This record gives sequence, structure tokens and C-alpha cells, in this order.
Amino acid sequence: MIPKNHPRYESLILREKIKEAHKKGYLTDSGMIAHGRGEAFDYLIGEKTMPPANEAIKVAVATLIQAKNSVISVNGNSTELDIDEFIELAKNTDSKIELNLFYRNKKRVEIISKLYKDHGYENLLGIDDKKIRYIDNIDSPRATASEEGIYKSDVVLVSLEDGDRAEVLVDSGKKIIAIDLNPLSRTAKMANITIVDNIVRTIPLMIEYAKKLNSKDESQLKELISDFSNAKNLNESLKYMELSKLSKS
Ligand code: PTJ
Repeated sequence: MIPKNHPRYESLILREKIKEAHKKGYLTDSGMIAHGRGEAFDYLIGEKTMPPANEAIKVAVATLIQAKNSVISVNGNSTELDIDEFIELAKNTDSKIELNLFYRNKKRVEIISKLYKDHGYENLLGIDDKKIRYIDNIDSPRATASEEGIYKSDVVLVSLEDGDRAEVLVDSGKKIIAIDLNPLSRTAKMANITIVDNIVRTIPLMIEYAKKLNSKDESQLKELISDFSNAKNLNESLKYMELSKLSKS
């Protein structure tokens, strides 16, 4: 039992959740390592949403609302940390949710599908192996997508994403929104819009913005999106973190 007045209470609670999901078999071993990496970056940014992340969040939400076929891609870690929030965000931005596991196996797909059902979401995509297609015919587990979801999408929101897969998605011409605490990761650099923040803070903020931006017309949304430069935003995050000296680009 972690005492509520512990200075690292929130962070320790998240760690417990990750451990539990791993014990239950739907969060992979590497997912625990990925979480630890995230924790380190979160520590460096003071476990708060930085101003450049807030800006990227607004642009990301406008992009999701404006999309013709937007998809929120989820995996073991993101499901454990934010399942209800992803469902709510999907509802508020008219997006689909697709399961895309880097370490895919039948047991994980079954447990996660059931979790979404138990949380009231019946339409999780990407769970039927027979319906999986390969983006741009790239015969790789990194390029898998469901026909109705990511395969046909124009905008995909990814979090805790591996760089190879982000590259496949970007190369296929889709607009990629990434949430990644590491502004130096390949995914962060490759995406069109990167939110350098913890998904546990980002998704609730995205829901708030979606509620506000839903009433804007297309030209107002376009204006919001057009001024955004991902490279510039990442640089601002790095400066904020005082890690700019580590950046090679
Ligand atoms: O569930 P699966 O099989 O799809 O596996 C997913 C993992 C996480 C194992 C896989 O995608 C992976 O290997 O991810 P990486 O390459 O370790 O990248 C994870 C990135 O997410 C790292 O840059 C972390 O800093 C970042 N990260 C970790 N936790 C969070 C995070 N970013 C935002 N919010 C977090 N809570």
C-alpha cells in the first residue's frame, strides 16, 4: 500500500498498474522497460504538461476532428494506463480504436478485447487475424493494420510506439500523431505532430480540447493546424527539458 502523502505517489501508482497488467498477461515484458524509460523522461519534465506539449495537443485534436477516417492505435501499455480515456476521446473526435500489438499473441489479443468490451466499447478493430492487411504490401509485423481502421485511415494517433512502425505509417502517407515522452525517439522525430507528455495527462487534456474544438468550423480548425511545425515544437520541448545539447538534429 502506497501512502497518499508519498512524494512520488502518482508515479508509484502507475508503476503498480503496469506491474498488475503484466501479471495478468496483457502487458509485455518490454512494456515494463518502456514504462521505465517513460518515467525517466517524465521526471525530467517535472511530471507536468509542458507548454509546447499543450500546443501540440490542441493541434492534434483539431487534426483528429478534421480527419475523414481517424484511428486511435492502442497497445498493452496504453490500454492499461488510459482505457476509459481512449474510449471517451474516440467518442469526442469520431475516431475508431484499433489494437496494434508489437508483441502480438492470441492470449494478449483476447484479454485486451475483453477489457474493451467490459469497459463498454464493442468495436475494437485489429483483433481478427484473418482480417489483417499489410500497409503498402510490406510483409512485416510492423505493417499490419485492420482493413476498416488503420489501413484506410488518413490520421492515426499512436502512443508508446516503436520507431519502425511509425516509419511505415508515415511513409504510407498517413498523418501521424505521436504521444511520446522521449522527444529524441525516432517515433517523435518522424511523426507529423508529437506530443511530448505522459499519456495519463495527455488523453484527458485531448478530451477537454475535443469538447471545445468540436464546435469550430473547418477553416478555424485548418488555421490552427497550419501554423504547426513539429521540428520547432520538439526543439521547444528539448529546450524546456534542457536536453537540447543531446539532440543531433
Ligand atoms: O503492447 P505491445 O506489444 O505493442 O508493446 C509495446 C511496447 C511499449 C513494448 C513497444 O511499443 C516498445 O518497444 O516501445 P518503445 O520502443 O520502448 O517506445 C516506447 C516510448 O514511449 C519510449 O520513448 C518511452 O519514453 C515512451 N513512453 C513510455 N511511457 C510513456 C511514454 N510516452 C508517453 N506516456 C507514457 N506513459
